[in-house]
Amino acid sequence: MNSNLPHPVTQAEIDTFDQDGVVMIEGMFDADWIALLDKGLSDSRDDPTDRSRVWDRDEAGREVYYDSQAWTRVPAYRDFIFNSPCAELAGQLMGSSAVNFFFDAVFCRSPGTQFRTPWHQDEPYWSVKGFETCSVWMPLVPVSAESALGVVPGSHRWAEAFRQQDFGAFNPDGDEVPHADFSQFDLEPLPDIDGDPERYKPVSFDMKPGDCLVFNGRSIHGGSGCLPVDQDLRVFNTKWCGDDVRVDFRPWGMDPDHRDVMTKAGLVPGDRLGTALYPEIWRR
Ligand SMILES: O=C(O)CCC(=O)C(=O)O
Repeated sequence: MNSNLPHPVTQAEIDTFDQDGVVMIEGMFDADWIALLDKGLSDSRDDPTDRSRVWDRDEAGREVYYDSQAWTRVPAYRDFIFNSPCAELAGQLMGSSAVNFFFDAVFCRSPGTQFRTPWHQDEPYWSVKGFETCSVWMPLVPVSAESALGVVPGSHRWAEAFRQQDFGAFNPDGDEVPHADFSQFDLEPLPDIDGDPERYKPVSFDMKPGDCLVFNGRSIHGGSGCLPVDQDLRVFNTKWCGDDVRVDFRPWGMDPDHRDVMTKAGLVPGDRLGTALYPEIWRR
């Protein structure tokens, strides 16, 4: 099989991803990929999509900036998605026969930002449903385990559907943004991960540019933030879908909400991803 991975994915890493729903892989992306993504990020911030927004801004002006699905207008992101080892990495870890790109997201915290991403699962917010999904979370700067994203091992296989956070409510600028409002549905509240770390044992890692944290779309994750005063955190994240994933529109709303673009592209609930917007990038 042709491969552009700089080193093979090991069986131990595949097993960890399967059992824990999260694995940290070191040294998967070389300095050229990181420089390209950094350039893409500044291009993207100069020309944000209408999905961009600030999640939090404190009295000192420190903020968390978010944008998503910017790849169609940022050549550096497109190059990364089509040509980097990322799609194969996702496919090997998920055990998929083929992998479609779903979307990109960036999370940029200015130095010293304290805001911590609330614990949540991703898949309940998405416009697709399925088990074979993953995020490849890549810090473009060094980050310590205390400030990096944490994941609750094994939570991707929990049976319950949980009431999640409405991220649209984090919006100090009052922009018009998508809301996923779970509150009107009879769902269990998400467990208090910070309140009982002994029980949930979230994992996070010291990471450097080139490393990535790969986690299942159903894994409970959050906690990133609490940065030292002189340290920023720029994260590029891509989302990938494997064999069992199908288009699905959620009753509580979606964030990001792909209903309109999917419908325009001819996708309806029950379809496998495809079209130029969600291209198949890797096949076993
Ligand atoms: O980087 C972060 O703080 C948030 C990442 C995240 O929650 C996600 O990609 O779903």
